[in-house]
Amino acid sequence: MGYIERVYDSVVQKNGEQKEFLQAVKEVLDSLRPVIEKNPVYEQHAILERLVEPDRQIIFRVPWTDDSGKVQVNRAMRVQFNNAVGPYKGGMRLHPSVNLGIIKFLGFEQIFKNSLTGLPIGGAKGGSDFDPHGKSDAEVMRFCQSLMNEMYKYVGPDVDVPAGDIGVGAREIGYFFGQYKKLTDNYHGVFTGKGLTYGGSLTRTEATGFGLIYFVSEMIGEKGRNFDGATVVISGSGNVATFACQKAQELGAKVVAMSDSNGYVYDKEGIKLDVVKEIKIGRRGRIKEYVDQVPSAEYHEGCSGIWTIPCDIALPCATQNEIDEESAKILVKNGVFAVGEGANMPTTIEGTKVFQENGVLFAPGKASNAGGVSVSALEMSQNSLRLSWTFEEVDERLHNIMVNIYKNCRDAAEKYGYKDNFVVGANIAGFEKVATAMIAQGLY
Ligand code: NDP
Ligand code: 2IT
Repeated sequence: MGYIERVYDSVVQKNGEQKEFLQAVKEVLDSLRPVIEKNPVYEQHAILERLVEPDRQIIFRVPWTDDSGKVQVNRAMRVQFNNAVGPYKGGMRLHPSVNLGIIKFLGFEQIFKNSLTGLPIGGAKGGSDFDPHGKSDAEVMRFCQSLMNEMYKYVGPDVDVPAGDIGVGAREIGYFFGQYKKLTDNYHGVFTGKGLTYGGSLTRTEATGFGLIYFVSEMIGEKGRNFDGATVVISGSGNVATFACQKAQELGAKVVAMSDSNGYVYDKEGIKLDVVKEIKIGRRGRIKEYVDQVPSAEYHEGCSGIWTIPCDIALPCATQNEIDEESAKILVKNGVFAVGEGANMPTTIEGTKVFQENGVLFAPGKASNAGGVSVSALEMSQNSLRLSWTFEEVDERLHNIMVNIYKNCRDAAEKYGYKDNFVVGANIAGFEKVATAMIAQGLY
């Protein structure tokens, strides 16, 4: 049995029930084959064995009181995966589905994503099975404060810098940050995605969605295509989806569908983003309310139907495993030209294969959604400098970073004989820097 198979087998033995983590590891290990086989040094240093085992996993109880006075208990965790190239960095997810396997998949992906940004940040992720939907601001605050009562021990501006993810936006970051400051008396840039009045960076809110469009523009630009006049389908209507839609529309695309975890809206005239923002950001409502204001649009229950809408470019921006083999086949049949992942691992391994075998340009999330964490790292820089850069300055840096990520993925894929396979390119380019740093720092 080869080195890659032995490592994967051992991951399965030890983590058999963590299916999302196994999926992420399998995808990365399979695409690293060309570089691993050419360079025995990685096996000599047990780089793969060390990469698939987090540096540490912290799991803790979060007790809080709801508005009726009842005590509630959630489970929270922070997985610090790898700090070879910089302090641990990655979001916190609040969603009822959160478990260790999901946080480990996200933390593992984050190692390579953060390496690809070219900025000095390692990989981590955290979260809790707390569901913010339907909770009052006071309940969310008490939960966030209680979570921080434990987590403050493990984070710090040069140790681990969390941020947002599903269910964590400006409100939650504010409560986390406030409690960290209360407990430590330190005004540290310990979170990114902070509000603009207390150390946040302009463009962080927009960064993941904008970055996705910058990456996809480069990828399709090399094939003589662009967003102008393209029909686009975007899943989700949260942070990433909203600003992907905004930038795609700015570039002339017609976005015809968006969704949430209950269903999707199809608006053949083109989605009115101000209506979506008012519903989802303005009052934390449901996407189905869109048809109350835009009667010409249609609402459909359920998530996977969104991929039956014909489009040139599909941007999955909600959650993992949204596009399976069947949805991928329908997209291909309907003539999709490019797929750009705004979410983390929204396409299954089988779905990805369908796209690649049919010549669809496919941008993997760890490259195409790296804009968010990139601007997080720029927020860290601004905090260290005690300075704030303008929107235009940060946006320009973001644009340059995404163009560089695209070029590095493209060149790494080509170097190993996998032209246009950006999955292989992203994994190899992300891996090489981390592995080199690990070897240089000796066994730890
Ligand atoms: P938000 O919480 O802002 O929005 C998430 C969106 O996806 C909502 O529309 C939500 O619907 C929907 N959604 C969430 N879970 C599910 C589910 N299980 N099934 C169907 N729909 C679901 O999160 P973000 O926009 O920040 O994150 C979206 C994706 O992008 C995630 O995969 C995240 O890891 C990734 N990402 C986020 C970054 C960031 O900077 N925020 C950076 C890089 C990647 P509803 O409103 O019903 O909950
Ligand atoms: O998945 C991700 O890259 C994020 N949720 C953003 C992480 C960050 O630290 O900004």
